Amino acid sequence: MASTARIMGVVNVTPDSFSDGGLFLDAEAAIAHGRELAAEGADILDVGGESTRPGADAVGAEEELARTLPVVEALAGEAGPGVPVSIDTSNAPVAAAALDAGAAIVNDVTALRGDPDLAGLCAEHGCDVVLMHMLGTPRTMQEDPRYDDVVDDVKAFLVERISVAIDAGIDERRIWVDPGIGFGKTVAHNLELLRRLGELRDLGRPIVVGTSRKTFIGRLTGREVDGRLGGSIASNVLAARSGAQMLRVHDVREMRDALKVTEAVLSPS
Ligand code: HH2
Repeated sequence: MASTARIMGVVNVTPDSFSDGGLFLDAEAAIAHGRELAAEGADILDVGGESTRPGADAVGAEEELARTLPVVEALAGEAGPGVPVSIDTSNAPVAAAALDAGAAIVNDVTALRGDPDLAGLCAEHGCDVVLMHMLGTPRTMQEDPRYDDVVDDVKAFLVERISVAIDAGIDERRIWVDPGIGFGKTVAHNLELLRRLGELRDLGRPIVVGTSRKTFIGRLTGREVDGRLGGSIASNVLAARSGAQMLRVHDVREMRDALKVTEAVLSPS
């Protein structure tokens, strides 16, 4: 592990993440959660207003904007905790409002395929962009996903999306790539992507990985979402060791500790 991977803390502003209360309470809870994750050592806070879990319906840009904007304003503004904020969206109007409110990164699970205006907007703002692989849409992606070779196919997709992004005027140095763990993949596909993650380094761009609490960990361990911390840590430590530079996680404090210990063992000073 050359250097410690950065940690992206997940701040979901979705009704299923914060169970009760109206939108204002959701935003307040999300802001408090973001501050806590920053205090625990998150390098980036990833604010999202639409669930992308398998089978989820799209919520619509207006609702997504109403959910995320107050949270981005608070976390990326002057009184925020002082770490960069990314907006987890595929919608240009949501990204535009977040960037205007101080977000520095657009994290797009559709890799600029969801909204034809998003690439140009990112180019104009000169922000960082995460391009993630997904087969199908959140609604359909887990219906019998198939690949010739999952790593080669994901890699080819990312090569194509990097070139689309560059053609739209996005500076190549601003681009991050993500294999999209759990997005149109079986357990075997996810494991193979993690096992061969190092092959994505050929793309020449920093790698983001999101395994935190995902279904494949539940399948392997028999645990529900709130019992998947051990599996999340194992998969993230291995991903960092294979060259992932950004780990998207819910449990920032535990992940930070795991990386510290891993790095101390691997790189004695
Ligand atoms: N995973 C999720 C959402 N956004 N972005 C990137 N770059 N990589 C990922 O793996 C990724 C992502 C899904 O996780 P979560 O936010 O926990 O769930 P939900 O979408 O249901 O809110």
